[in-house]
Amino acid sequence: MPVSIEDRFSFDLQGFLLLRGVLTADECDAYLEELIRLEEQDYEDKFQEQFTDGNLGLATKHTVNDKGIRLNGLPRLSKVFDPLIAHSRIVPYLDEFVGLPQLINTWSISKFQGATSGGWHRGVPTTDYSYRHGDIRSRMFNVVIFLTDNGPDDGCVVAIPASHKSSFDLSWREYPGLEMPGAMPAVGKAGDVFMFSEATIHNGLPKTTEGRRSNLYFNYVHAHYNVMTREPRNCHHFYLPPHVRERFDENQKKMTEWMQYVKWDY
Ligand SMILES: O=C(O)CCC(=O)C(=O)O
Repeated sequence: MPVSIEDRFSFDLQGFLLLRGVLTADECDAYLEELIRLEEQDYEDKFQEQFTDGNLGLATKHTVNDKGIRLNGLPRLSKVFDPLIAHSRIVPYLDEFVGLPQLINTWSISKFQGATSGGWHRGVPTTDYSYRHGDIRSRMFNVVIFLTDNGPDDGCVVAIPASHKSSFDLSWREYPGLEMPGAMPAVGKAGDVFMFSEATIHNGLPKTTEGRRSNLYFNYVHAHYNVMTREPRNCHHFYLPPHVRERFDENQKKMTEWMQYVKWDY
């Protein structure tokens, strides 16, 4: 289904959109079950041995926000998440808002009670968002899949509407969480999807409630953007070796086509 003019208007205006009910409750449960299994494991991360200057890049599994777990490079860890790579509800938005979308990093963040706020950030500068000749173009675009409810106190993502076009920045560290002017929590139910231009300033709120908040993050770029030179220490998590892509269907292969042109030996 094509993206509606209302969704185009809202996305261009705010820098983000929330799609309701992309996944069923059963799908969320199945993804969650696999995520928990992966979170309970440890990972060797042999690729880090090549970095001898102390900067190891991101480990496959690491702690975030004091009481949170992040996993990087999901398709390397499991085939269960493959249907999310080129999901039929999401692809029309990727085509419309990115142009030539390619999947780069994927990660998960599970937060538990006591998890603290993150830091305000954006993945790309505002010059990496444009509207020209009728085309919206986001050079980097994040798709956040809620596997559990994301209420305002569950450690949900928070974003500043229209900050993908902001003309000047504040000193972000001085404005924790909702003290940031204009900050809007991205609340939703399990199965909803929050998608945003990475030029949008965003963060994660503290989790004060019981239970877990688990989201998956599928990050896409325009095909002309070279992510390997952008983050040389994290190539391992972006790169999907041939044996991983072999199991993909045609749409998933197309969304990861750039892997045919890069080489990474780990
Ligand atoms: O879910 C969160 O806490 C925020 C995640 C975030 O900002 C990010 O992964 O870039």
